[in-house]
Amino acid sequence: MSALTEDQKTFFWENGYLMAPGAVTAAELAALRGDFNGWVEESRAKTENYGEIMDGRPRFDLEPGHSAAQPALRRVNSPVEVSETFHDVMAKSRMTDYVADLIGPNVKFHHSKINSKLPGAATKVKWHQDFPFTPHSNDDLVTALLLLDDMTEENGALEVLAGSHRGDLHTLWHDGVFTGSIEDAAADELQRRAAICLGPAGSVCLMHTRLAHGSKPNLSKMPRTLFICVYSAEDAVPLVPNPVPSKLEGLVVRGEHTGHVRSKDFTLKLPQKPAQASFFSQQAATYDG
Ligand SMILES: O=C(O)CCC(=O)C(=O)O
Repeated sequence: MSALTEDQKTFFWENGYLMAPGAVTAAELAALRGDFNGWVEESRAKTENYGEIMDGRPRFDLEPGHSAAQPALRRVNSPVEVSETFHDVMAKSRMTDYVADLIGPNVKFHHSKINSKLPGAATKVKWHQDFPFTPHSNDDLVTALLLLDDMTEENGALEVLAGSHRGDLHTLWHDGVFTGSIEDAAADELQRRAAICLGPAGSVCLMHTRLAHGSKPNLSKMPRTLFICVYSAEDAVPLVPNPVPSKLEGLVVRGEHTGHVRSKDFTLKLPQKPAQASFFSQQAATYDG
């Protein structure tokens, strides 16, 4: 039986995104928040990025200005490798069912991360599409952004341009540099027409990989934490190394392994993997504010 209704699926394919409530149980949500809060407490004692993922880059990424008094842990790379709770929600929650309803029956895991905007955090996410970061042989990829906090107008909610997944792929290269962001004039136009994704903790924003999106800084006293999992159809084969590699890449979370590859016609310039902990440093190269 389908976890999403026909109307929800139609909305997703027409608009390129869907806010779906009830993606995890109350117990799962509490456990996820507990683990994340533990990492925030641990970060108070740190003065630079720390931990290590498979390729040697830091797991825990601190925003400039981070301090013991005002921790600004903005990214945890691949939390599914260091928390059973995060692993299980990625692999066997209602969120996983939702994704399978969109790009199943055979679905595999690509990567995961936490993007956090703690109160007062300056981090914004410049407008981009995910596919140019993680091109595959076809674009049946879904980015699932699970809300660990309520997402509100004030705390740096995700903003999207509905229908943009059916449009062009925007380049994330400018003057020979992979900036990880769409150039300013086009981004201003996207922002002007954006829809804001609001919802209570435990909801998920399911986003097509080609959907243009971004988010503003957190101007509130409330945190805004997202657990982000990227999934693909099992027959979508990655064309570049994973920007957040993990031993779980390729794990079939729904259906079965077929070994088939399905391809779609498109052209894009291959991305550069971030040299530092996350794409925030790539985007920061073009920060205008
Ligand atoms: O954290 C956000 O607001 C958006 C996340 C995002 O776009 C990404 O990580 O690709």
